[in-house]
Amino acid sequence: MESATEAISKLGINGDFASSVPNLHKNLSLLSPDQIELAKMLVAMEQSHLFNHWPEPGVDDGEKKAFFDQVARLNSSYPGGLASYIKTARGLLSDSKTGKNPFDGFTPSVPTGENLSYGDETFVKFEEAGVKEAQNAAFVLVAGGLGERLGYNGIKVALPRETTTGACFLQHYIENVLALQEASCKVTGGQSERDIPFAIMTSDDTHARTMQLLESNKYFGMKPAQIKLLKQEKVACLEDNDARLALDPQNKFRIQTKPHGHGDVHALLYSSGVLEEWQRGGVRWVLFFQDTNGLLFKAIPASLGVSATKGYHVNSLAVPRKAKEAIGGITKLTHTDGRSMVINVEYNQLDPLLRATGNPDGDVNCETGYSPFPGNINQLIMELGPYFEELKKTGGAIKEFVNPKYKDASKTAFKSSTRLECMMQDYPKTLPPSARVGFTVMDAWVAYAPVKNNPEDAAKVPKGNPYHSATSGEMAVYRANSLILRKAGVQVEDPVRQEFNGQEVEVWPRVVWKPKWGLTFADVKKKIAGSSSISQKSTLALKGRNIFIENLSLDGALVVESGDGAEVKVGGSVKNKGWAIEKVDYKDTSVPEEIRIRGFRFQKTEQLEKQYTEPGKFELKA
Ligand code: UGB
Repeated sequence: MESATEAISKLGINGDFASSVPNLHKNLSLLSPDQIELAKMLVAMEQSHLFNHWPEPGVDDGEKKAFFDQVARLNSSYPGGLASYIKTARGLLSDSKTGKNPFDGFTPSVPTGENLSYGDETFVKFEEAGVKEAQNAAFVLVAGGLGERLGYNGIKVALPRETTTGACFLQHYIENVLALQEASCKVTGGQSERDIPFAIMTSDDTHARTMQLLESNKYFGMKPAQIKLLKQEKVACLEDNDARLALDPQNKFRIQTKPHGHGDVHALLYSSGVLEEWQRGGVRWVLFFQDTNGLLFKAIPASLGVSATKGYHVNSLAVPRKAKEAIGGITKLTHTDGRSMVINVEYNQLDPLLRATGNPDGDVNCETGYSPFPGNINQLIMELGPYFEELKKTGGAIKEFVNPKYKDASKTAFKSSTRLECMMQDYPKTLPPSARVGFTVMDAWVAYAPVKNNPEDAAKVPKGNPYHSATSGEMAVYRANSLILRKAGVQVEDPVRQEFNGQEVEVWPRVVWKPKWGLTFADVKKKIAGSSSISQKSTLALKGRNIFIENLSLDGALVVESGDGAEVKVGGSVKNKGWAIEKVDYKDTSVPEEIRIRGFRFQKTEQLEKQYTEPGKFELKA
């Protein structure tokens, strides 16, 4: 039987580099010259453990070749290749192990930005300006994340934002962009409506199912050409402080991979040519947002108005943040050499930075009951011109970090494999001091209610901190809509506090409306007249544009659906048994996952439901 050494020398391959890796050495004859080069790189980067379990030639040869196909992909999709990835990882892992302060030399202070109060005169002015500007905007949804903390098996954008109508996050986002598109055209008296571009960053984990969700729902009313899916590549996982690449637990002939972080969106928009296309198409603003914040579009018109009015190159939307809340803090960092920047300091970095710069208590609330640093909710608005110019310089590369979950304080071993990540909100780090970087603060009740935590972890958040769960996400929609109707003059009964999956939340009347019914506060006010009231147990779903509430007294469930040509006046006393809330335990697998993770469902006992599909003026008077 010909030895491995004979086999490879016959092929003119010098296998000396693998002499210390016998299982690789004996399989070299299977590999192409390119694969041999990759094998050399892996051995040189001390990744020989990847071949420890490799059998004799003739066994699993297909898998061995597939392994190198994957290595080739990982090598080509990362600037500088895998060797550069491993080198960068070693540096960042050693800094993380030693607890090196990533902001060495910088002192944090509270920056100044635009503080908005929902519904007041200034807010309404900024909303008007934002709607006017919207036709020059493009939207970018980053939706490549696995959602490990949520533990939901589906893609997060397919989750119902609320279960009164069941509209999922992606439907809600698309309907908001379409409503903005139409409203912006109308207020500028535009002849032709410009299609607002909508890009979605996906990953291997979310791409196919996002596509399927769009196709099986006719793109939720958007023109298919208006939507672009950009898939981010994954990066290799690291199993220890020496940046040894981790093998895939499901297949030992594969390297485990995970998404590289939402920071990839900048390089992807640049390298795909989408930004250039948008610039040619006259786009002026690029709005970035995340996958499960069901309140976000209530804050977008005003924050876009702030960007346009203030001429911000970068405008981050922020909310008052509780200390220790898992969102970054918008911070002004001033270096001993005089440099300064307004930047997000991520939630795992803020406490060590504060302790290292003369704040012995670290990340704590101040007299307001909140952290002095506004909370970053990763809703970013870039002015396309300066943004594109900057990306021409950087290619969209964003400074990386590593956030290993250590087994214990010795930081010698990881709970699970980690990877290098980058964050989209770090874009301003490379900007010149002349760049106009600002932020807009709004109350969390109107702007921020993400769905990130599974029920168990949500129930464990520090008392008084938001749960960031499917329960709090849905209940926040009802609270925001109820408070907005109150501000518009409707008597909305107070909420009751109830517990679902161990989380105590305020349960307001279940009020929901289509984006085109109430895009801005001014829109809502136009649709409310006279004296109306809604009891706490009620459900109100407004699924149409021209539905006018006048002297309505609601104590039960009312669902009104209307076509664009129909004008419906709703009034009088609507009283019925309504839709009761029934508790569901998240462990009860007989209930669909997207329902049991929120801990409740509706018993639709009785409702008044009316549809007006024909054009015309109608009155629904009970
Ligand atoms: N995402 C991707 O598209 N690709 C990836 O590789 C990773 C994520 P997480 P995170 O909401 O308040 C951010 O995991 O990163 C998408 C900010 O950093 O939900 O822990 C993913 O699909 C933090 O400052 O959040 O924290 C999702 O849409 C704060 O703003 C989005 O990126 C926090 O969000 C965010 O991913 C927040």
